[in-house]
Amino acid sequence: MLRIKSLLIPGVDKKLLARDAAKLMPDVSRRRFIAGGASLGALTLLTGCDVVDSSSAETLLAKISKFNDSVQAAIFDPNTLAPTYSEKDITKPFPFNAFYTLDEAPTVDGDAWKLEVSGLVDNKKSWTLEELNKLPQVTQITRHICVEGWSAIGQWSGTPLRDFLKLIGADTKAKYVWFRCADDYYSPIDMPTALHPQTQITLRFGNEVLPRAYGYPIKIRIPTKLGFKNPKYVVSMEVTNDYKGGYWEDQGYNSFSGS
Ligand SMILES: Nc1nc2c(c(=O)[nH]1)N[C@H]1C(S)=C(S)[C@@H](COP(=O)(O)O)O[C@H]1N2
Ligand SMILES: [Mo]
Repeated sequence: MLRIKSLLIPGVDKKLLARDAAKLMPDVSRRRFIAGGASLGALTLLTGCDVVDSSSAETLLAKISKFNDSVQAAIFDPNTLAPTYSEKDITKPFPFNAFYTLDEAPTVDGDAWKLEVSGLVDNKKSWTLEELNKLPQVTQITRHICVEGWSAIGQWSGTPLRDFLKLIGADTKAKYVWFRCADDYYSPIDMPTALHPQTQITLRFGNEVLPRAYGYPIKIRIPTKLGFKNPKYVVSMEVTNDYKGGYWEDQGYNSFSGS
């Protein structure tokens, strides 16, 4: 076990801090972190700790030393599958989170709602909830990790986004899929993540229709990304080469945000 105190750098040189953080990582994670450019942004996302002084640097290093190998490996490699769990591991009650409280969450009329599709796709038809429900569904039990310092395991079911993109004739060479939500939230995901086998248009949570708290009528579940890259109450999807920003991304969070 490395001693964190002895690693601290006076004045917090960002490169040295990233190097010291790498020393605290298990082998697999360290290799991936270094291959990924060893950025302080990745560490900030991993720990939710924004480094401005030596005491926050110390907190960041302390947090990194507590992460286990599987969590770190998943965070630093978008190509691996996120770990899956069994039903007994599901967190109950599952936390609600948004940039407001639950009573302010959008109440979407599922009968009137349509998913709008635009951008670089052959078929720009809008999709009703009924139509989405008829597509083949897959269930995953995965961990949701929020930068605010909590994580929880949940069960989500829906249609893999990559199958949907194929169905609508999306240009999968485009750079992003960009989502807008009923509550003015918005979020871009990179195409490799959109095509990741576990990335899902989610319609159900546990054995129920996706509840209002968790994004009714649909959310995009991305277990390889941090919580904020999992938009809820989605109303539109655009396939695009333009980076259009996101609610948290525009406030300085790294758009990659692996989890
Ligand atoms: N539309 C919308 N989607 C959102 C958010 C939001 O405020 N609005 N918050 C994000 C954040 S930061 C988290 S952690 C998760 C929380 O999802 P949950 O309520 O299912 O736990 O939703 C993400 N997606
Ligand atoms: Mo979050």
